Amino acid sequence: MSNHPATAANPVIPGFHPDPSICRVGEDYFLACSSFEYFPGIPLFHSRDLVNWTQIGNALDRPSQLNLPAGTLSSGGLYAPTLRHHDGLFWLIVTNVSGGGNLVYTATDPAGPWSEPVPAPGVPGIDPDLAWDEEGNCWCTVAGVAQVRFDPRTGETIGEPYPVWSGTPGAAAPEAPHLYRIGGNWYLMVAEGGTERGHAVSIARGPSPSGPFEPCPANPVLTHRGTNRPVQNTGHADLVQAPDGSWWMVLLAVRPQGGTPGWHVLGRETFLAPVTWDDGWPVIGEVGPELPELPWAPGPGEPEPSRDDFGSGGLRPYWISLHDRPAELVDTQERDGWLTLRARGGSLDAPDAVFVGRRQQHLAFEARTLVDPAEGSGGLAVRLDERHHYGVEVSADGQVQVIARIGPLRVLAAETTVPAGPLVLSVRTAAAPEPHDARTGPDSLVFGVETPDGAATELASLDGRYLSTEVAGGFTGRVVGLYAASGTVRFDWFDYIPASR
Ligand code: 6LW
Repeated sequence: MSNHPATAANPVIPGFHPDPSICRVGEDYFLACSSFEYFPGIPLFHSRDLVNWTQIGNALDRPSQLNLPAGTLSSGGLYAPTLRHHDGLFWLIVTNVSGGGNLVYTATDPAGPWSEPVPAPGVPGIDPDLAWDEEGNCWCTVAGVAQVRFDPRTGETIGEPYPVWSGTPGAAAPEAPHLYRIGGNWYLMVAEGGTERGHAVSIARGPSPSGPFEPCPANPVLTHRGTNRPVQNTGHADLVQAPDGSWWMVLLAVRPQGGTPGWHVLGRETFLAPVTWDDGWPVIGEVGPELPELPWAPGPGEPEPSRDDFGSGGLRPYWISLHDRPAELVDTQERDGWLTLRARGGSLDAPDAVFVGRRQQHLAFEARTLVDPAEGSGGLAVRLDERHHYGVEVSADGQVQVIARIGPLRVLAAETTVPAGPLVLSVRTAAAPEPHDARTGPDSLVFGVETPDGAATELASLDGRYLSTEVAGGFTGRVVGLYAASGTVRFDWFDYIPASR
């Protein structure tokens, strides 16, 4: 299933796919992103042209691989991974801030299966990176920035961690380190400035994996801070060399919309930038909504199917749930061609609500679903976290409600009664009114219902700023999906129809 939008552009992997880590094997590129409180964890993508990416699975797709305790809140769980290929194996190291710390997984095929986790208790902090020297020694570098010799097969560290070059003196949050052997130098690249508007990428080089490192005179080599560029928060990058010798960077960035401060609703997305070299230092090309000039012709990309009909093949890899996905709560077998959800506790206010969704990957979209609420209540929602979500919910007696959760407030935004029985629920974005001013939000979310007689009713239009990171905080982005609030609710199909990039 391609995540490739209809037209080749940046972000190359839209929607909340932050902290990208990339490696290449022959003609094939593979990329992993953070996934936080969602299960399965760590989405994995494949490309042959750096533009068209197809999700080939999720590395942590078994409960034994991913411990997200019931109390795990949004933006907990899995932080930044590093994906590398070495000695015939794919290596993934990632931090589970809610259960287990730094963990190493391996696979012969990045599409899976991936191994059980190997704990790395001696690796401190977050954002672990793996790099090997010519002798096969492995060096693990983490946010801060610190480094420790490491055996990724056993998870054992060799010696104590020690500080290494940590970016621009005084810059906030030196993190996302990646270590590379390029030519006769070792390069250490970091993110700094924090993952918001001050985000930046800096780099240093030295004679050995542990330095000493000389900072690039042009640092930061990439930042959009203080600019009016449409793409902001550029940082958390990784480098890869193409088979033709050219160099490329994948990085996270956001697309703020509306008035001040600019609201981003899709989370931090994966962008592509060209890299050239000058006097042994990388020079990062433009990071914008257009694709960089490529020395090859990207493929056409796969058309993205808009309908999920929940056939017996199970859910496509882009479907994500909160913390886990027990078969007794999320079932595509019980009624052929339907997704059956059984509620666990209360509404979407619960951090582990029974919710199955997909990342909103387009600034404008529509989603629709046919729901049978005969044995419970549930519906269609847009979720940022357990305290920021909007949903249209139907119950067995035909009552339909639009419910908005905004921080401490839970508001009944609309309600109506329809004949009991299966019906279609819908949500779509509506552009903010022009001309924009300082108060303009990013969009509105319009919720509706369609009864079996074909009558469609729009029930409520809700300001989208309250489902933005600037309001809610955190590291994720909007997820649109289906949930059970009580009893058992069944969904026949789900349409996600992009209406923009
Ligand atoms: C990640 C850190 C960061 O570990 O945010 O933007 C954290 N950078 O590198 C979660 O994405």
